[in-house]
Amino acid sequence: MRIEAAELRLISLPLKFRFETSFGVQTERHIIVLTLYGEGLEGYAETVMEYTPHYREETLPGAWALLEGLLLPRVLGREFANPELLWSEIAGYRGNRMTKAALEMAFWDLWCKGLGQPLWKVLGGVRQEIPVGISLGIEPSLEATLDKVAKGLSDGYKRIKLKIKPGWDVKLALAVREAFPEANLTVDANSAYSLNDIATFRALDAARLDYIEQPLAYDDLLDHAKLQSAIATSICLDESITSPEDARKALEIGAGRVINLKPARVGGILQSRKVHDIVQSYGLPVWMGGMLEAGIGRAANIHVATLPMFVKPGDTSSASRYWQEDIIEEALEAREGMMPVPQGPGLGITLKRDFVEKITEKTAYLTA
Ligand code: OSB
Ligand code: MG
Repeated sequence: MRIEAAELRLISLPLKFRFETSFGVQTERHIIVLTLYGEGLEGYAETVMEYTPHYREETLPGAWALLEGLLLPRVLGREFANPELLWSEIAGYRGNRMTKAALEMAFWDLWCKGLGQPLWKVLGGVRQEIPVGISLGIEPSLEATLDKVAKGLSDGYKRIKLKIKPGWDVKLALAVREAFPEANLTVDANSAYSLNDIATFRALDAARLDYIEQPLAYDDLLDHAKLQSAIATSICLDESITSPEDARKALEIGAGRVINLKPARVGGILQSRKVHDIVQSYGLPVWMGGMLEAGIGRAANIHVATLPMFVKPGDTSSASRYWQEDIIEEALEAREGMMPVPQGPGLGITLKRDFVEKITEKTAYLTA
């Protein structure tokens, strides 16, 4: 597939809810929509990073500059027989995995459209719908949290994840557990704690959580291994896993027993399959994470989550939870906690061009 031209578009999209985590509050998303053109087809991607480096290091202005000034000029006018060869072209640049993942996602969409096949099939996916839960932000009160948990469960979601931070953790988790004795519950700390907080995590064991997501530093593995050996509940790594190598090292030292796999964080779809295969070799499960994606990224995540070891419910909940209006025509909606997999070629989505144009703040068009 030859990449003939590319379009970058910065859009902003208001969230339907205020999403508070230990690292801050989000009320809207800013997304770069990338379109690659080749052989009469279009391939789409969207980015996950924001203006500030509060989750991992990458930023939206950094991604724009790298795509426009380095990555796209490197691939424009060139032919790549498959995504592996595209990846080899950009793999030598250090880090910036979320930015590389955007280019790679658009190429997968374009390439699979060339093959006339849906992404999930080309990847070797094994299911037609994926189990999903929801990620609840830090709410203003315990009562408000209990209401949202009840709503999520009655909507059929298969797991409820609660964001925690120091001072908003054990009491919250025990109260939700008491109100919903059978629910599949987890917590996500987004790196807000240190090894000085072992007592807090020991107390959380009583909440019978499926796992505790990313309790310690965003770039740590060793302290997570120490914490894992001191508590009964499984640790799930999110921020700390940025590559297949990270996954291997984490599992080798026992830094956790579950991985939240976000394709963008590890460099894209190919790297996700590698992380998946490593976790599988340890006999452990993964689940599909989320970064409050709009339709393009949400669809891509759904395709990747058809791989065999995505057995735990992921964060890819219904698009209508997040957006008044999405940027794609298809409605990505879960029923009874199961999200159907798009079946058209590539990502299987149609961009709402008019709507995307209306919310565009900046564009760039590049040719070979
Ligand atoms: O830590 O999983 C996280 C959203 C943005 C950044 C980090 C995280 C999240 C979520 C929301 O938990 C997942 C989603 O609903 O897309
Ligand atoms: Mg997380």
